[in-house]
Amino acid sequence: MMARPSPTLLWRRKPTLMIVTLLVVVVALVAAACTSGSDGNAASDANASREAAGLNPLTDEQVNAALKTYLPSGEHDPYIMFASGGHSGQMFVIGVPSMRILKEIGVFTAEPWQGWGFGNVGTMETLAQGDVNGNEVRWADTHHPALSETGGEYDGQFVFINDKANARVAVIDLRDFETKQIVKNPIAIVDHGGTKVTPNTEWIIQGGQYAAPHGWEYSALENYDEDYKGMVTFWKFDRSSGRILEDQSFALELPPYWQDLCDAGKLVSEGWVFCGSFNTERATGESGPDGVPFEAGASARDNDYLHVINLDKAVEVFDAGNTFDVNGFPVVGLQTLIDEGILYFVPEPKSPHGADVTPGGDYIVVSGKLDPHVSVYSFEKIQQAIADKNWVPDPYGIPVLDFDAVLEAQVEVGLGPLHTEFDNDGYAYTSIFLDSTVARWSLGPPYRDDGWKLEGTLPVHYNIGHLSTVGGDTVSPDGTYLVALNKWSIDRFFPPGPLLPQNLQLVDITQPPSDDSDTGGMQLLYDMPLGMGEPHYAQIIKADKLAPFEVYPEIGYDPAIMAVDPDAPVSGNERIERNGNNVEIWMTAIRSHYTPDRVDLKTGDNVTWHITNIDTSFDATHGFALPAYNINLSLEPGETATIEFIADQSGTFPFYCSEFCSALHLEMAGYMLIEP
Ligand code: RUQ
Ligand code: CUA
Repeated sequence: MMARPSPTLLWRRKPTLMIVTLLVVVVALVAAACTSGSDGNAASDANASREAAGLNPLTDEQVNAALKTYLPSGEHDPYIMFASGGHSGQMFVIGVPSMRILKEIGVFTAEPWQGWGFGNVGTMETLAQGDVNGNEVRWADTHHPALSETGGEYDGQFVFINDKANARVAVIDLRDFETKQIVKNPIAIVDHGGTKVTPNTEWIIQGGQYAAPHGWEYSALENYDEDYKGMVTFWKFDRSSGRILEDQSFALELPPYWQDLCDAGKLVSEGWVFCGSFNTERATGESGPDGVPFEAGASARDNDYLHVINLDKAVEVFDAGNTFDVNGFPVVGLQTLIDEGILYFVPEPKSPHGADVTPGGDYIVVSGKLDPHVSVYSFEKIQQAIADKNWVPDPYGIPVLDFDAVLEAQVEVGLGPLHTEFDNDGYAYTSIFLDSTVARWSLGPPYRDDGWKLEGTLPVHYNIGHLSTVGGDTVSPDGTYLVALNKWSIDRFFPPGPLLPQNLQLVDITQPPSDDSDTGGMQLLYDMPLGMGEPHYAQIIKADKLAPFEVYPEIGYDPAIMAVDPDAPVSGNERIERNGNNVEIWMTAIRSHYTPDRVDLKTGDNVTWHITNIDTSFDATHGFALPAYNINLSLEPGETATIEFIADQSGTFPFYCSEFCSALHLEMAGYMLIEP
């Protein structure tokens, strides 16, 4: 695929093997890309151009890093990262290792390019599923994407994401990368601990956060201990319809501790769920009854509680109807959880974010942000402690298992450990917020005989939150790349005003730890600024596990139902029908024409307008922009969409194709005439 280096260049080889290899690759790249006949080496060629632009010359190590992320035009990324969109309320699709943004998927927020929420009835209805008590909530704080799994591996079919600000969960179908459903949690108004899926995606887990009375009813903070509740919700997912089945979903009533990220057990621990928590102090804030600011009050105790949940048993209890209703949603009560042996606690270092299950399902890794260690709990020991009733009750009567009896190991990794993912070689990677590093440490048996030790740390810039390795929370991680999702970027990029982009840093983790590497073999490759919201967490899947449509499979396909709309306009049946003041239009779009291209209406008409893109070529998308009525559609090949509006403004309105589709794209237009 690359040209061989020319013999005249080979004499320049340097003594070390690495440099020779590097040079050969660099020379090959330049030989392939450049016909200038220059006999300089690639690095010096590159450095000459860089110097002209005022950039610093590159070191060999930097050239090496650049080559590892470089994709020649046309070569695809082997991995795809799904990153939360933070405040944008969306999801970002990013190629790895190139770190090129491929798409921002419209999820909770309208997105005009995709015609997401600008008149297309299907998209408007999906967005409206996220209304809160009839209020149109059209922003979201998306945090944790979760790819659907089969047998504990990403299967590339769906991706889910939570909205922390309003406790909502969205379902995105990866056949067309479009959002299909939004569910609002009926018992909680905010969440955080979601989403994660069980190993076969039977359940989507949505953990809570700031405790409140269920149904977010009013109750004064003075009643915190009695009225305020925590929760975790299990949404039943139906793969065949691609939808959450709200009427087969349920929640658990938890104490008013602030639940956080959960992880599903897998393999040996399948059927169990683990959630971190904080504020087990039940602090109510500086202005609350205890008068202590939250950040101090919620950190007063040395421990919080890892919630250990027997999901299989919870499902049995739910199926038996042993629940009560909140806003019509079934909740398994706290006393039932205790009586049935569904809920146990394990003391965990205070204020952790999440609990991360190792690839074999045998350990749960927790890091308290205020403790320099990661704590590793053994699932087997947890089961033994439950069998031995080796516990004391918490204030609500929930069994707290003995810490020493369930702990497998602690590894000192640095200040402010946060989140851990894994590779295929028995190493774990923990983001270290206060130190701004990634720690690489080894798991013990059965992963590595000489494990439970720190292998090295890599500085990242700056204030890392989550990290993500390829397949890093599955049964078979890949061990190639890691992405550090850094909260601050300070001096890394040109500052576009005082609000700075996030910094997503790509790290090569293919090299083993070695004695002469402080970083444990990790190499920083690339800084990617992202100034579109704050991605909290991301998951990275092998691209070959995704099988998106190139075009919709049949003409007249409605993405909202992922099937042909029997009423879709098709070639030959385009028409306008008027019934009193109800007007219905069947229109087709093809390069470079709308049929019909003139629509006559009268003020006050009720308009229903269907448009099908009858083009079937890859990438032959048409738009449909209708001024004054806030309408823009994106009609991908084969797609049909419907808009509805009342023609309440008379006038002459040209409509046009808003996607540059052809040489005669500007001519792809028509007139909507609304007579007063
Ligand atoms: S988070 S690091 Cu919600 Cu898990 Cu921001
Ligand atoms: Cu169709 Cu531009």
